[in-house]
Amino acid sequence: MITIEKSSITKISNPSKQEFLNLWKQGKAFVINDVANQWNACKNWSNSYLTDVCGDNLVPVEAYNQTFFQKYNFAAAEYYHDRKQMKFKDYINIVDGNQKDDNISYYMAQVDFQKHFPELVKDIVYPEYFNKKPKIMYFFFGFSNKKSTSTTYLHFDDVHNIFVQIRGRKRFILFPPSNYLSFDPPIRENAYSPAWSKVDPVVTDLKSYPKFPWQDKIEVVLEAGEILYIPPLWWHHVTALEENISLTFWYPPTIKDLFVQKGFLPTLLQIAPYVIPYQIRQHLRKS
Ligand SMILES: O=C(O)CCC(=O)C(=O)O
Repeated sequence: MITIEKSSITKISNPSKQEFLNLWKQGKAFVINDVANQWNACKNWSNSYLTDVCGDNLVPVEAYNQTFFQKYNFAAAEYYHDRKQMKFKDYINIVDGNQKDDNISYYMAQVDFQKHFPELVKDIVYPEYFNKKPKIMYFFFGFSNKKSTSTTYLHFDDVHNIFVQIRGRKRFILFPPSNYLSFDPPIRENAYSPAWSKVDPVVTDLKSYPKFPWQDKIEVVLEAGEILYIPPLWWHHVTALEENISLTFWYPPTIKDLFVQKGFLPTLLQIAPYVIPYQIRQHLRKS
């Protein structure tokens, strides 16, 4: 019998750039305190402030079948409606529990922050750890109520992710990259990205997934004002513990990072034979 212990995560307070890079080189996730809590975003972004400043902005919101967030299913495509365009104040109304019952679960996830909320950009400070501006910043506004709990299922991205919790709390379940196939990615199901896992990491299920690296699980509750650094290719599953807002800053890795950040190159070489054919297929489909 394997006992699953929740591994702990390094926390650092207001690191200098050098202190950040020293930790970053180790190729592990870590939490940064005492930086974002100084931003006006963390101080001011109440629902009434957001409604006043940008409530009429049109924003795209993810829309899923009602059961998507209740029953684990990595195959989002089957549950997915097109993103709905709505006024931001109407989405805030949904967050406040005033959704008309239309059998859809909404989650405002991965919205281009600068494009949709230009009025709010002044309230944040670009994290300067990487000597360049992020390629993109995303805005997330999730919630948890009887109807729905905003969740992003287990997957990885190929970027350095500076994940900033502005309001409320989120629970992260993280796994360092290890044997790629043990995560049971949908590599035979051509329609789905091989960056997803079919495994629900919330419920330890050794019987169905004996090869899954349950023992590597790292659980982190990210509080308002905290930053989580997620290295490229780290698996993550994210759940709203309550109404919350997050911003993410994505930095694509450079060639140099492949050699400097511990573990990055070997993992990339391991997943490349599975991920590259998928990317080529996607590219051909689009062209
Ligand atoms: O916060 C979320 O729901 C998902 C965030 C995520 O997956 C990411 O930033 O890569």
